[in-house]
Amino acid sequence: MSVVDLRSDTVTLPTDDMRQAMAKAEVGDDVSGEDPTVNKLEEMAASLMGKEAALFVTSGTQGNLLGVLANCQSGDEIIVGANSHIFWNESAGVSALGGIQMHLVPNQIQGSLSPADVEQAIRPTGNPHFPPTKLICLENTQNRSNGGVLTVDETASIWNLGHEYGIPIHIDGARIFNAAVYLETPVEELVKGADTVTFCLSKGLSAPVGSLLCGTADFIDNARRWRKMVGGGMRQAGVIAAAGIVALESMITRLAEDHSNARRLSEGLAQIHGIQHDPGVVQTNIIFADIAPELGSMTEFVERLGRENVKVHYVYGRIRMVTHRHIGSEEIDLVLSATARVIEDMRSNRIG
Ligand code: TLP
Repeated sequence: MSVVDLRSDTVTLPTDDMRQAMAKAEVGDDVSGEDPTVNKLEEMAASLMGKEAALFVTSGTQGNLLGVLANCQSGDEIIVGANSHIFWNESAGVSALGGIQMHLVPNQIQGSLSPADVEQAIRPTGNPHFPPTKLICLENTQNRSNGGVLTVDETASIWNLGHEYGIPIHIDGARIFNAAVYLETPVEELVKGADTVTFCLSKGLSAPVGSLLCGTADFIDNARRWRKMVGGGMRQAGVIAAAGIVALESMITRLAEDHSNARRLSEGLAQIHGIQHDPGVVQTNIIFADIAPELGSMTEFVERLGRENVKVHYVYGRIRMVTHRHIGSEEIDLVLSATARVIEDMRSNRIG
């Protein structure tokens, strides 16, 4: 029986078109700027985001790291959401490698930051007790906040504040196309006030590897040096960039299918007595749920579901399910029936 893997949209496999494009890719030494396929991907990315330039990087983590390192110096402080991936999941790279302190502000339920909270976190200048605030980071969609979408207005309220204080804005847009598809808004609108943005090719867009960091030409020149320093200078990287081009050309609009499958899964989960889940917070392809504590632990649930050939993640103290290209309505039905069975088993084990 095949496995239904809801752990992440990072598990998506390259499409046949991607593999063909990879096989035929024209390549060169990208560290010398001579890989035509990488150059094409970077131009496409910059143009989609409405920025001057873009840099092909190994991962979303590297894109965010370079975004921070190229905007700040050791001893500076950045403002990030308390639910942000930069804080939770990037191994404290900005602190370890950049000497940069993270100042956390709370995320709202769907991931946005309140301008009042951000303003309060901005350090007054001229006081030697304080590190200077050099960057404000947003995340769209906000993974740990139910895959929530930041609207243009929510984003603008923060970038306006940043501009008022002369502080640049970086968007971790690992899933920015999910936000754009959900809002039916051109992605450029969602990032137009941000100075820098990272987005990923290797999540719902299904490319095997890679992310793009976008910003001004000067910023990207600086980030390119940092990329070399952290070992991210790749050579004939056109082989993987070719899949990224196919991803940008053909995989964006289909993200709507992932969202409607997530909605069906969410509504089904909410019907299962013993699953604690609010469908009202689901906007894109990420679903968080809890197990009623009297039934047993979340890890037990994950383990039992695994035995039913359904893989989900236990992250941040909750169950996470992510829909993607390999999950259709048949898989959603399988997941819902397996979940109901596991919950019933757990209940009868407690009673029995
Ligand atoms: N997120 C992964 C895990 O690290 C949790 C996932 O499965 O969701 N920003 C955001 C918002 C992300 O969700 C991720 C990946 C990244 C950055 C990092 O991307 P990669 O994995 O390419 O380094």
